[in-house]
Amino acid sequence: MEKFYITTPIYYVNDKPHIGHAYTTIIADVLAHFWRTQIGEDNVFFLTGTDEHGAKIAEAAEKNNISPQKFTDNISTLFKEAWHNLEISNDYFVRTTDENHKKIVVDILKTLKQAKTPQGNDVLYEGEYEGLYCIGCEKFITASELVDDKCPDHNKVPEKLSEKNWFFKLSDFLPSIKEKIESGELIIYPEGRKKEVLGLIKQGVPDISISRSNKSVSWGIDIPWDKDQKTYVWVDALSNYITALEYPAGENFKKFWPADVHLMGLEILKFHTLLWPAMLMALGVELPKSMYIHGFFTIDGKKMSKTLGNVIDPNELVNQYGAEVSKYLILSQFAFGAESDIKIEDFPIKYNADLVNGLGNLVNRVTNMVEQYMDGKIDVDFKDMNLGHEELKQLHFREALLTIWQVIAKDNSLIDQEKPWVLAKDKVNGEAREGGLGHEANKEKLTKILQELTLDLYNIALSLKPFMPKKSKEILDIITAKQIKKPSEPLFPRLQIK
Ligand code: ME8
Repeated sequence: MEKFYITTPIYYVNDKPHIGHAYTTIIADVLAHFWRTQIGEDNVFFLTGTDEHGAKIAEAAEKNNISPQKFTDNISTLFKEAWHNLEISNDYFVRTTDENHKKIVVDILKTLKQAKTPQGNDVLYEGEYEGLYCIGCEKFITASELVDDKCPDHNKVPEKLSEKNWFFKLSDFLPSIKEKIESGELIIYPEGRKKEVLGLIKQGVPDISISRSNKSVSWGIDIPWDKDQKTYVWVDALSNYITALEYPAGENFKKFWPADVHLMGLEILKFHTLLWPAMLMALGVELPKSMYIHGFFTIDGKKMSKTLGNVIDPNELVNQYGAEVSKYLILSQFAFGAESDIKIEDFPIKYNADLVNGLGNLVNRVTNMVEQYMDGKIDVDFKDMNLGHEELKQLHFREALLTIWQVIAKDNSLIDQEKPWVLAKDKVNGEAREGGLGHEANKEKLTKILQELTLDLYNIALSLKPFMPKKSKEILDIITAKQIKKPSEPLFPRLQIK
């Protein structure tokens, strides 16, 4: 791979960021860091941003008594700040209210208006839409999806709409999309999600309305040939992945498209795997290479919600643990893809176990022994063992971390078993002791053990770089110094758990 382009969804600005948004963004950050170490800084592009148009945002602004633009400016800034605090390394932050984005979306719409489907039909056509619309989802929903007449995700009765809209002839693109998914040209991971999408295609997916009447949505991009209509937010939002690269002529577009990985939660799978590829095909643009879909997590068994008061603010975690530890704690909780539960009271326990007793303790013990017994000087052939690389390439974050932590555990028990401090002893009770450092065989054994431990630490630090770039550098600086010294402060101070 000579370039790597990774994206997160662009997040709605109806509310401030929470730990769910942080999860996807942290995954993207780790992968971007990883590929930077493999193919160079300049060859990686990591995009995130905010999705700022549509009825949902306009409603939220109205509730707060400010203009939609002011409102989105405020919340978008909160996202930027949260990512800054978490030390997220995105190369660009796209906003759908950016002039540049809006201009390119208009061009995209104009191209779609002229385009034909593989069957030779117009991609866009005018039609009458009658149906139920859930503003929370920003989508039309069918009666069969309702529970007690309400949208189950938003617990609200959807609006009844009947209006003239522009439609996208999605049905004509489904056979090609199916073929690309089946052939692996478009990878959908995990396998279960791929089956889900193929199942949807088999059932048949209706054409999708890509505009909304000004009467129902006033906050959005005008349909360039029909001023009575605004662009459907999903068409506006999905386009971000190419507008941010300055499609069609921008240098970044030429260099980085197609996306290597679109990351997202499972609830927006359909838009990404059906509408987005169809839009790209209609534009004559190559499809992204892969989409990685993760599950939603709950907090203490419950869906995150304001009313329940269980929404975790990533900034609070950063205040408590710092950016790198917060990212570690979030990522190490569960396997990618799974739907899982976060128990916030497990965080300090995991911190003490993995970082204080595991990694921090190992760094302390090894550097202390090299300093004490070898005068800080040890001859190590620093070979790169690529710990956890294969796992990371497959987006198996937790497994990559487990691989690293297995080495940490192995080394801590090696020290317990071999007791280098015994090998290093010259005298016991004032008596010269066979087996002390003076004894050549033991000296050799001690050196070997400390060399192995130092080399392992080097590799542990290298593999931690995508996860904790600063801590990784700190450890590497200690290990590769001419004279190794035990750090004066513990790398991870112990937390008192009540
Ligand atoms: O859907 N667990 O934005 P959004 C895990 N604007 N991940 C979660 C989560 C949870 N509980 N809650 C949110 C939108 N996420 C659209 C996207 S893209 C062209 C437009 C993450 O603010 C997850 O990645 O609702 C999910 O897909 C995304 O936030 C949805 O963010």
